[in-house]
Amino acid sequence: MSCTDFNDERALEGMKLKPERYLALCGGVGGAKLALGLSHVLDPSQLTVVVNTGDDFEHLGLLICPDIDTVCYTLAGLVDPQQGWGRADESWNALTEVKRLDGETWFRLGDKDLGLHLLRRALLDQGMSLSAVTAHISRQLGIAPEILPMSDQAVRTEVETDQGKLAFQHYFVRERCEPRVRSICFAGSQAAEPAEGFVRILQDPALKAVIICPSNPFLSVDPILSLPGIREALSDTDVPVIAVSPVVGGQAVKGPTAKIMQELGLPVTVEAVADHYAGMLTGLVVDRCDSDSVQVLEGRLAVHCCDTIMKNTPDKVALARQLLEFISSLEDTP
Ligand code: FO1
Repeated sequence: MSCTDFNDERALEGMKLKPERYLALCGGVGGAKLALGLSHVLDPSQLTVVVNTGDDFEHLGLLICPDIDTVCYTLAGLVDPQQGWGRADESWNALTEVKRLDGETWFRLGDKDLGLHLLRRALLDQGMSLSAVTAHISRQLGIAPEILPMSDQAVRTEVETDQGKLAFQHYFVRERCEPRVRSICFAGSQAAEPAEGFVRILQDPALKAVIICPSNPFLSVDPILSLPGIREALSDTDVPVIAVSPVVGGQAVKGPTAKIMQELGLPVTVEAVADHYAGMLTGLVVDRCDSDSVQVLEGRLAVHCCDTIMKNTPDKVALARQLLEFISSLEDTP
């Protein structure tokens, strides 16, 4: 006999009212591109993007949050399309003045970008959390999906190199990723807590999948995973955890991922990306040119091959669609 009891009815009603939600873990440029694709194919209420803040630093009295800003500018359609970070149609009057006054100009903040930074500083100084400030800024920029910093407390990525320990942006921008990396650590992560909204979505019964964007696993995703409880939550969750490989055909799509993997003694392969996320991943999306990896990884996790290079908006939307179809197909797998 089949019967529907009151609780089941309520559950069904709840599912109708609460659409399936997706959590994207995201770093800078590569992650922001996929987040944009996802924002085109999902209802805004379905998408939460949790962003790395290990790259953040204090500079010229301001709090710089490069990955949050890259995600916000990308989703708002304001990002500089060549760089993938900062604002399009930017001017540099303030920075020119800083240079004239013999200030530090190795980290390039444009005039429009500085406007955002001044407001962020002011709101933080009024006592708002970074989550609240980010929500305010993204709302004002017309962004509908939820954008969250990984934590409201400071976590700072530090890179141990052959030239000593470097703060992240000193390694990445000032030294142009040239020093050889020996190890990477996330200062403050053990004392920090994941942002409230991050914990909430991980516990939300409407959560359908966690997506690890094609961001640098070592510099952009690991800071998020280093927060207390996050690795465990992703290992224990009942929903699929799917990564999109930032390694394509033995090379990094962008940035120093391949160089860092070599310096850490790792092969630059999608298998090494899968190994890096071992214990957490249900599936991996790899580029068509890495189709050989399907056989190698078979039995360990589900692998989906498609075009993963995102040069324009249709590419980003197409990858997001492929990803969501892959996630749905996992439900049908016994
Ligand atoms: N990257 C650079 O290579 N040089 C810069 O001068 C620079 C300035 C900058 C300013 C604001 C911002 O939001 C990002 C900026 N980035 C710059 C990018 C940033 O350093 C990196 O892309 C991320 O931290 C890595 O994801």
